[in-house]
Amino acid sequence: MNALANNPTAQAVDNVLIYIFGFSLILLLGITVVTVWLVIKYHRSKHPEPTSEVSHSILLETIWTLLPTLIVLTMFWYGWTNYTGLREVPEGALEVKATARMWSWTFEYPDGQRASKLYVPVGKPIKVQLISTDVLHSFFAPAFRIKRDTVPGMETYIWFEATEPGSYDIFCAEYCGVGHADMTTSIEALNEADFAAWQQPKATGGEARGLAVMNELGCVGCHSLDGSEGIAPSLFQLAGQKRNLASGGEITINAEYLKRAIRDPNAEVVAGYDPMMPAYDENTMNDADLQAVVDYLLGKVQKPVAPKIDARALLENNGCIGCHSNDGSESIAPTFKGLGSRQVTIIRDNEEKTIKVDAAYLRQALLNPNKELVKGFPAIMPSADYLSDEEIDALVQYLLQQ
Ligand code: HEC
Ligand code: HEC
Ligand SMILES: [Cu+2]
Repeated sequence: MNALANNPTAQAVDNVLIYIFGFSLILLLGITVVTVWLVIKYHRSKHPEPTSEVSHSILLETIWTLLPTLIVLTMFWYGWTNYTGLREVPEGALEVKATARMWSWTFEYPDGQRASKLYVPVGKPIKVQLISTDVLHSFFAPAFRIKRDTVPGMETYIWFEATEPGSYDIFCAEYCGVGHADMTTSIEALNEADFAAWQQPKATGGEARGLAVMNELGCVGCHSLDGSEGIAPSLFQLAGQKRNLASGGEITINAEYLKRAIRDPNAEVVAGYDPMMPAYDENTMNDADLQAVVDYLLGKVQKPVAPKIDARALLENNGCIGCHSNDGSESIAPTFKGLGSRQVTIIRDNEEKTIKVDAAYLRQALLNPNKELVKGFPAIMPSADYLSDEEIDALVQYLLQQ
């Protein structure tokens, strides 16, 4: 455990704590010492008779009223200014949406990426928007001294900034049911390069080079890529199309024609358009880029295939594993192990029925969990309807093989 962290939120809290605790300690010791000293000094054995008759002292009373008031006010002021610092998110913060549910956390990034741990870059403020889908939870990251409830139907937030790479605990700090103690995860603070690398593989695939060149050189200022014609022909699905030329005659679009159309646009002008396209010579567009553009226009570049959905990761990142196990152990929800070849007894409209697990049943179990309840289990499973169709399919296929 790091006693004193040097990240901004921890520092703000620690400073106030030390200030208040320090003053309290000084007062405690001071008052105790003086009390003991007076008890000894004025003990009755030494002074059998009352010594003097002081009724009051304006000076003393003023001091002991004003001094503590001032001390307490500085405590308030110091605490208040640091507290507002905890609520004012610095500019340029990365916003991450944290969803709490029984009994797990999911973090969603602006680019749509989801993770079960909170990956953050070092040296950048992070605003965490807190959402709960079911009951009260509380986001607690002790290393940053931040703790905030997540409330169903309400959005709360906290912010922090990691100053050193490392792994920092996150707990749920609001008792939320049987799995509460397991509702832990971590903040993984990565340096900039590692964070960029973490973001990479799951990003939506690198843009094709050809498209990038066309964006850089401004072709899309005149040409549309979606079939709509404007001042220039659309460059949508060109492969095999025929063109009427202004000079008369017809030509079938192929690689040679496209290369000429780019290097020397006036050689063949498409009928119905002004010959206003600038020529792109090798200095503006080298041969490799020309080839990339032509490949792109002819549809030879494979569209980046959607990354294969990793069902196991889905289970972990969406909190399924908080309730269900993979290994046959059963707690508050049926285990996934052996699910695909299982007979289950379900309760539907108050009637018991035993059925064989199949894809249709699993789909229903995911999207409409309370319609058919597995006998002996409570109706606590949240619907997974926030997942895409593809994700649901992937989960169903995966679960069938368990
Ligand atoms: C200033 C507007 C303009 C810009 C910029 C421009 N074009 Fe063109 N382009 C045209 C016009 C107008 C035509 C049709 C007349 C012609 O054939 O020259 C055309 C024709 C073409 C054709 C033949 C299309 C067909 O349907 O047969 C291709 C291919 C093409 N452009 C590619 C490009 C590429 C690649 C770039 C960027 C490197 C680019 N153009 C930039 C205006 C533009
Ligand atoms: C809050 C705890 C909880 C969470 C989170 C949860 N489940 Fe469940 N799940 C249950 C319970 C309890 C049952 C049994 C009662 C019922 O049928 O609803 C169940 C039933 C199921 C069933 C039917 C199992 C069987 O034996 O027939 C499937 C499949 C399932 N869950 C998949 C998932 C998936 C996938 C996720 C994540 C997207 C998930 N669950 C998240 C608690 C949970
Ligand atoms: Cu919780």
